[in-house]
Amino acid sequence: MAQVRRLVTDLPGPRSQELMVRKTDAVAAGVGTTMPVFAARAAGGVVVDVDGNHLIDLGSGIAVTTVGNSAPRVVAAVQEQVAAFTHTCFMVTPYDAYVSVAEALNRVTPGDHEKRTALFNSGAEAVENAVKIARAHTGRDAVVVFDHAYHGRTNLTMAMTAKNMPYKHGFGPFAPEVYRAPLSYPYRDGDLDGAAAAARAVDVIEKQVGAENLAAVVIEPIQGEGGFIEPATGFLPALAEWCRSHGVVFVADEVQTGFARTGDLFACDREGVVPDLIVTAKGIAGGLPLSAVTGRAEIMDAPHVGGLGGTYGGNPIACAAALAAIETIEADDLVGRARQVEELMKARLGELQAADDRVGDVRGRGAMIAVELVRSGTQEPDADLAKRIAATAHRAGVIVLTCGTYGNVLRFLPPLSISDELLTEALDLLTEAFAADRAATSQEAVAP
Ligand code: PLZ
Repeated sequence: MAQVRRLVTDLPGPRSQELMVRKTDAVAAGVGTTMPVFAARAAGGVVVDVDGNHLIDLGSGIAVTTVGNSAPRVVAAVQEQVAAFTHTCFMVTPYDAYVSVAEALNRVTPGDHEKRTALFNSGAEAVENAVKIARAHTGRDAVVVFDHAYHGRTNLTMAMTAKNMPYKHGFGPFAPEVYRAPLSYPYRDGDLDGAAAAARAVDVIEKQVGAENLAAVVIEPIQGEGGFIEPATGFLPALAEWCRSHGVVFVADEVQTGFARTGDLFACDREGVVPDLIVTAKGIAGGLPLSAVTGRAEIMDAPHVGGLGGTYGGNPIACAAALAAIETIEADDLVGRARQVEELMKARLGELQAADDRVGDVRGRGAMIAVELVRSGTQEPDADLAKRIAATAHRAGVIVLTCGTYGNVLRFLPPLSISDELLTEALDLLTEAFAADRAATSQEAVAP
């Protein structure tokens, strides 16, 4: 597939428009889309739509196709498995691929202690199971999560997710025994360092929950939907240490950060944090639905036999894809590639920030990079600006996403198979979009 941006129609093109009419008539209104463009094929750093437009992919289907879309090893492994058998249910007649994925995850996740893994289908399902396992192990009920957290859309994970709109609004009542602690958010925390931010969180936990009631602390080591918030150095190690000394299970939700995305195999690796349980999904299987909970054998083995499972958990096709994705990450040094992507993107976005003070913060790691947008000369979130820039990028054929509690964060999650040329072109277009927006809005400001 040609690794170029090429627009042959206005976006959305006529075939996408036809499909959107059918979508509106057939698909529940609650299922939204970021772009009104329907996909036909994708590979490398390009998504081709049904009208033949080639778009630059800075989204990876929300951090999923980290190894690339239809990555060659993944395609071959899936084809072989789908022809052999599609499903038996691991709880009925088990198969090798599930065990092999468990072995691989036990090997590559942080820490060299004895581990066990259980496989599920979605990130939310795996988060729920991590909580079940922590409760079974500790005999305690409470779960602590953080400001701006995102953990999913099921009932328990809605309770764990911070943001009301669009995730929770009208969908309660929510699961009980979920408590929220303050996060480390360097851009908005003033001078609070990691240790002080951790002490602030621990104080809330001890006063409002009590360690003896607490089964688990669940945290994204870099927050995803909440705004790509990277806690200050020292915050995660201090929390993990507090959990260890109080018999609380420390759970890292690496659904979005996992599998080379952040320039380490896992985001916890950067500060050498070893979580008791780690939750993975998204990048694990190159686009096939699979998720996992991996962790200390004595915690993972706490639930009774038959207490964990599900019809499709660890589906053989998804497992074959995961083995191929992990092989690709290791063989092609995608951790190194993610660091190159960071260098290229941060240099360009740093220049953008120097030229435009509405870019309040440039942050993230690896191929998980964001800019937080604010009103000129303030730290006031500017969600409208994020919307305008995203819309301009979309019209130009660049897939970008927004995020953040205030909706004012533009985030970039390119597949690690993207070329430097495509990345550079996308950054050129974004730079132009900011300049054009600045010119247009300052003209508005002087108009009578
Ligand atoms: N934990 C850290 O990022 C999924 C959500 C998209 P599922 N993030 C994308 C949307 O609007 O639904 C996510 C995550 C973290 C858990 C999840 C949940 O993963 O596979 O979407 O259930």
